[in-house]
Amino acid sequence: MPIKIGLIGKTNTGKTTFFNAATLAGGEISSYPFTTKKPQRATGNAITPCVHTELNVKDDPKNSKCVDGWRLIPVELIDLPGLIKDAWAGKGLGNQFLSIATQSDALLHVVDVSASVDAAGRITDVGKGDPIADVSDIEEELIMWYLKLLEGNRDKISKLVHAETEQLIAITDVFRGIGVKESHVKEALKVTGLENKHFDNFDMHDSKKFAVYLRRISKPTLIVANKIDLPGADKNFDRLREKYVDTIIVPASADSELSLRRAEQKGLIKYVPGSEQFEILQKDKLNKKQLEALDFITKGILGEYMRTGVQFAINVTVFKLLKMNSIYPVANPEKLSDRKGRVLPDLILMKDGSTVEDLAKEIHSDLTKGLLYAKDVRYGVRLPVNYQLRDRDIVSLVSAKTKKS
Ligand SMILES: Nc1nc2c(ncn2[C@@H]2O[C@H](COP(=O)(O)OP(=O)(O)OP(=O)(O)O)[C@@H](O)[C@H]2O)c(=O)[nH]1
Ligand SMILES: [Mg+2]
Repeated sequence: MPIKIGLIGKTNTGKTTFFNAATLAGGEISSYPFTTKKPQRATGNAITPCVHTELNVKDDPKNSKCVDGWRLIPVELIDLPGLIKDAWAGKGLGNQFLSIATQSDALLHVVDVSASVDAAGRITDVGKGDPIADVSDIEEELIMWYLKLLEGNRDKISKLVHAETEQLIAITDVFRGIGVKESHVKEALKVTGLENKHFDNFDMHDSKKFAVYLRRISKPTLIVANKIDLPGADKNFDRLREKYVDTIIVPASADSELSLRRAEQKGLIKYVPGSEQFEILQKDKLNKKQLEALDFITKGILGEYMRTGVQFAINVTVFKLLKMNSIYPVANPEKLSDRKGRVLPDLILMKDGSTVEDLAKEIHSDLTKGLLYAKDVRYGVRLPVNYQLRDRDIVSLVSAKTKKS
């Protein structure tokens, strides 16, 4: 299953623009508040340098793509309607999509860092809005959603605990639907010092504290400081960074990325998403306005920030926030191929700390039976089943069965 990344934020911040730029989907973009009415999903990519260049082989990918030495790994993006205050209580489209948002593995919180969206969500003059308040408003909605799940299920949890169900399991149960794991609940109980307190004795203060931490632990979030192309946005970006010191914040111009991706799609330019440059291929087909826009992107965005931030935000989410490593399993270590001779066919994302055994499980549950070790293709050594895989490892799993054949 691909990694799921949900796009949340206030209305008009550029979520759909980001979504379209990353996936080339055709979601409706407009300057009216609440344009997106229903969650929509499409496939984008996380991008990482492919190992084939280092090994000097020609690859033939199956579960991913390889473009100019970059591996494109599919990830699912979910574009969501804009959140408003009290969405958790059912306001706006509230409930329905908060639940979809929280089913993601990670969230991208898109903020209009140019401050051109007012409190009601309308586009206004640049600088009139307050991106710092926007971030905390949306954050509060998510926390309230977690709190509601806990408090709204008080009787259920209490009954389970009285029926001798471990408290940790009983609480995890009500959050399972939004991808919260037992380990998340365990950690949240620990950091809030509620480990040994009976659930019946949780007061409102305890519950809120627990909700704050569970939200933080279970749903890693990156802030996308969008519309960095507009005047004054850089100052707000600095303010945002000062305020949210423990959050990764990526400056972005989703609008610029969308222009580049569309131009690339039409063959007008050559551009690899996330890269620091593009090349104009058909200058004669571009009008003056388009050329000026591309010139602005070169100087104002790529020159200042090195990238538009869209692809970068996805990469950082997958590789830093979610701590995924790229693992290349191969059946034939000499040819670096699968049984059919496809060279470096798959790239599997495995969370940091995953072992050889976890990889076997991920590929096929049958593979763990009789698993002996993995062969490290680069160094030719045997890696024990409990070896923790490293980023860019190329491994060949050896089981009792494969050994015989
Ligand atoms: N200058 C600038 N404008 C942008 C950028 N990204 C989006 N916009 C504009 O912001 C407005 C809102 O964009 P959308 O992508 O529809 O925003 P949204 O967050 O999906 O809005 P809702 O669906 O209503 O929640 C549109 O006019 C976009 O063209 C950007 O990077 N820079
Ligand atoms: Mg939208």
